[in-house]
Amino acid sequence: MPSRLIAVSNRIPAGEPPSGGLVVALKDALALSGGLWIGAHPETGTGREPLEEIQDNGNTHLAFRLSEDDLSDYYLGYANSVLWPLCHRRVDLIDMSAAFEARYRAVNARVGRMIASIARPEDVIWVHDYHFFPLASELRALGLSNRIGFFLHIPFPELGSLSVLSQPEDFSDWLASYNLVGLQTRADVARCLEVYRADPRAEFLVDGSVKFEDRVTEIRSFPIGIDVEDFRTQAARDAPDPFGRAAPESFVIGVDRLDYSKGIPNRFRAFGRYLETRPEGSYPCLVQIAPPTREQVQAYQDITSELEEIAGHLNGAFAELDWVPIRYIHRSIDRTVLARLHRRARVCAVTSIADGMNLVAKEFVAAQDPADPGVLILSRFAGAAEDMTDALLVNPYDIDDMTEAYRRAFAMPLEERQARHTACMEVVQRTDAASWAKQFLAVLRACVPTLPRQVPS
Ligand code: GDG
Repeated sequence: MPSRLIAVSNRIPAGEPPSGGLVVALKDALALSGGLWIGAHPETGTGREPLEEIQDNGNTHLAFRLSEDDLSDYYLGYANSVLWPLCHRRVDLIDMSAAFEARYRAVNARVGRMIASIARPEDVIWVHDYHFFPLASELRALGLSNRIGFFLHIPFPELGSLSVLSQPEDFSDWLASYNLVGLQTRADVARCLEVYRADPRAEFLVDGSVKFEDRVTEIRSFPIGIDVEDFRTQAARDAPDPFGRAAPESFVIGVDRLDYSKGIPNRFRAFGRYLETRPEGSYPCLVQIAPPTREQVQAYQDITSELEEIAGHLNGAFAELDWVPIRYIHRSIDRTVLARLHRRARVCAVTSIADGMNLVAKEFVAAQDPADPGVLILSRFAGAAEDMTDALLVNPYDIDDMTEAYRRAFAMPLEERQARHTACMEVVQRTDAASWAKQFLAVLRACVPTLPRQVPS
C-alpha cells in the first residue's frame, strides 16, 4: 500500500476558493500522496457523529463535528483563552478553567480515535497547531506507530510561562509523542529545547534530537511561506483601482485578524504621532483591514473597543473636510482586492507583539512592483523578522521607534526601497509555501519510526 498523507487541522477549507499559504501548500502535498485532510466541520452537532465527508472545490475532506460545549470549552476556551495567550506572551489574558482543559483533552482523545479508525500503518500523519498538542500521545496510546509530525503555527511558549498550566510536565510529554516537531523559527526551536533541557526525563542525542523516555523527537524550524506566484499575479492584475474616486494620495496598509497579538493599537498611535510631524502639504492615510475573529472571547471584545476609540479619536483630531487619515474596515475583504491594495500601498505595517511568522509581511513584499516598491515595516517579534532583516525592523512597544519608521518609509529614496525589496523578496521566494510543505514532509518521512507500543488489552 502506498503511504498516504493524513493532515489534521482545526479548520479545513470548505467550498471557498483556496487562499492562504497553508491551504495551498497542503492541497498540493495531499494531491501528490492521495491523502486525506481531517478537521472540524463548519457546523456544530452533538459531538458524537462519525467522520463526515465534506466537499471543497472538487476535493473531499473528512470532518468531525464539535458540539456547542466543545466549541466554547475546547476551541474558544482552552485553545484560544489559555494556549493562544500563553504562546503570545499575554499570560495576563489567560482565562483558566478545569472544564476548558477537560474538554480539550476529551476532543483530542475523540479525534485520535477517529484517526486511528482510518489510518493505515504506512500512512504519514501531519498534525497542525495548538488545538492538537496532545493528539500524537492519544494516537500512540491507541497503538499507532506511524510517523507523526506536528507543526506549530504560532510562537513556542517560554519555559517560565508554562508553569501557568495545571500540569506543565504534560507539555513535553505531548510533544515527545511526535517523530518531528516543526516550528516557525530558530528562536522557537531554542525555546523548545530549553523546555527539554529543564526536564530530567529528556536526553539530547548527538544529532540534536531529543530522547524522551523511549521516544525520539526531532525539533526543527520550517519557516512557512505563501504561494508567491499566485499572490503576485493577483496583485498585478489589470483591474480598476479598488479605491474608485476616493483614492488616497499615499497610504500605509495593515491587514490582520483583529487580534491583540497583532499590536494594532500602537500602530495607530504611532501613525497619529507621525501625522503631527509629517511634511507640510502631505495627506497620508492608514488603511487598516481587520476582520473580526473569536468575538465571543472578552479579550477580543476589549481590543475591538480600544481600536474603535483610537481610530475615532485620531480621525476627530486630524481629519479635514476632504481627508480622513484612518480608514478602518472591520470586515473581511476579497483576496484579489487585498492583493491590489498591497501593490498600491507605499508602506505596510506589521507590528505584532508576538507572531508565529506573519504571512501578511510576505504577501506585501510579493505584491510590490519591483521597479517602484513600497516599504515593509516589520516587528522584531514576528517570526518573519528572523530572515527578512532588510525590512524596517521596529519594536512594537516603542511608539517613537514606529513613528520614526513611518517617517523613514515615506521618505525613502527609490534606490534604497529597491535594494530592501530585492533582499526581502529573495526570502519570500526561498521560503514559499510549496517548499515549506516539501521540506517538512521529507524530514518527517526520514524520521526513525516509533516502535509499536504494547497496548493494554
Ligand atoms: C497564523 C499565525 C502564521 C487577513 N485579512 C483578510 C485576509 N487575511 C489573510 C492574510 C493572510 C492571513 O489571512 C493571515 O495570516 P497571518 O500569518 O498574518 O496570521 P494568522 O491568521 O494569525 O495565522 C501566523 C500563520 O498562522 C501561518 O502559519 O504566519 O503567525 O498566527 O494570508 O492575507 N484575507 C482576506 N480578507 C481579509 O480581510 N481574503
